[in-house]
Amino acid sequence: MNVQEIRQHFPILNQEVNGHPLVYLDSAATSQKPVQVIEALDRYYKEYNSNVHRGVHTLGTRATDGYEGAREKVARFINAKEPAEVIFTRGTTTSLNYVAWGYARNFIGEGDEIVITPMEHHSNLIPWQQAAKATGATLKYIPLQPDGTISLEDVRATVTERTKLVAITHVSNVLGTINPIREIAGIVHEKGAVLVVDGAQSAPHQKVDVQDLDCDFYAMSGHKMLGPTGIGVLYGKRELLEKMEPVEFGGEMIDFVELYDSTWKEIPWKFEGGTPIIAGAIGLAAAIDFLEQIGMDAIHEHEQKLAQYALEQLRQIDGLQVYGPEERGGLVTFNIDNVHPHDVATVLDAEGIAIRAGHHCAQPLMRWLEVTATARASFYFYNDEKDIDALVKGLQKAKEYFGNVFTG
Ligand code: 7TS
Repeated sequence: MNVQEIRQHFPILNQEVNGHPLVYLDSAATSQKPVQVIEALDRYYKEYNSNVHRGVHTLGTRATDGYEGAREKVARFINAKEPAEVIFTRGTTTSLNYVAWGYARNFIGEGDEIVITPMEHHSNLIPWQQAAKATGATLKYIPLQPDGTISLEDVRATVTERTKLVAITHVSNVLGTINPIREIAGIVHEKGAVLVVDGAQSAPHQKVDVQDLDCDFYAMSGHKMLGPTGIGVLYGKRELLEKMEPVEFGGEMIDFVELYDSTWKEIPWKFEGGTPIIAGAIGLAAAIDFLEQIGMDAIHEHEQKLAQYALEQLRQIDGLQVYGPEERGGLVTFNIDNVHPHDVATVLDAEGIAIRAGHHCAQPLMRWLEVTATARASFYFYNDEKDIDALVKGLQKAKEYFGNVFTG
């Protein structure tokens, strides 16, 4: 399928915004949804809406098959050893908090170290700050290179015998940096620590094989990969999930309940208290079907080309600075001299172009970049060069407009 054919599956893209055809360049915040996903949700609610794991009635069985089938699909998609290693959560933030509450707070103590990087999204930063405070562990940072990458020497120098957990993003939502997870996993495991990977920006855009990466935990969000909001995944290696404590207690996750004590179900269900996110999981399964139809390698290649094209084009604009390394995922973060990124985004919006401006939930990284905010255009496989050309035209307009305001 070429981009024009792909776009036919995304009805939302076929509209005008402020009198211009919509150019959606904010997929790192959330992706758009193909009809296949919308119809899967519609079918679930119209034809077999029911609770799972309890009823023996036909609709309940269909819903359970849909929900557990989605787990199997996710397991295959990320190449987990078995579906039991896939826990459904509300999204990346919830997945990372589960590890911080259920694992870190029980297996990390005073004198231990938790290691992260300054490029983390707040969702992969604050849970570790809080876990360090609660356990008496020390929070340490692997420093960034000037281009916004990390070096393996720095990883080796920062991770010590005292380090119990390292948490790092696979792909930065601001810099686009793709971190060498497999190599980092080797160093982390040599020291006997566990590696937690924030996959929010990698699972939607490239083939992820958790066994090949050899990460211990991997977190992802359905809504960034064509799925509905409110569904995400925490992958964990079986032996760690078995050790890890549940975070939410109540129905569905128990085995036996006595007056003063209870026992839990097997993994993954001991982590899924209450009625689970049935429709979300079914929608995510439809999203994965669509992604696989396109092919994750083709998606990655297309987006890398778009990122390179965007870099070339944006660099031709005087007074525009791009942040991050050359080799990157499908996004570009930038600022125009003397123009606030919110103003850039507002001018672009008037042209029908949607980008994100702000701190991107990465305030420590903004400080490292010595800015308070940036603009960011992020791509998916339904974008093409024409979208970037529209962006460049819009940016020139923003520059002219604010240039005139300042000089006039
Ligand atoms: N980690 C990274 C690297 C992210 O980019 C995001 C969301 C999250 C975690 C949190 O995901 P959630 O689904 O739990 O919210 N990033 C963005 C963004 O860049 N713009 O809006 C949301």
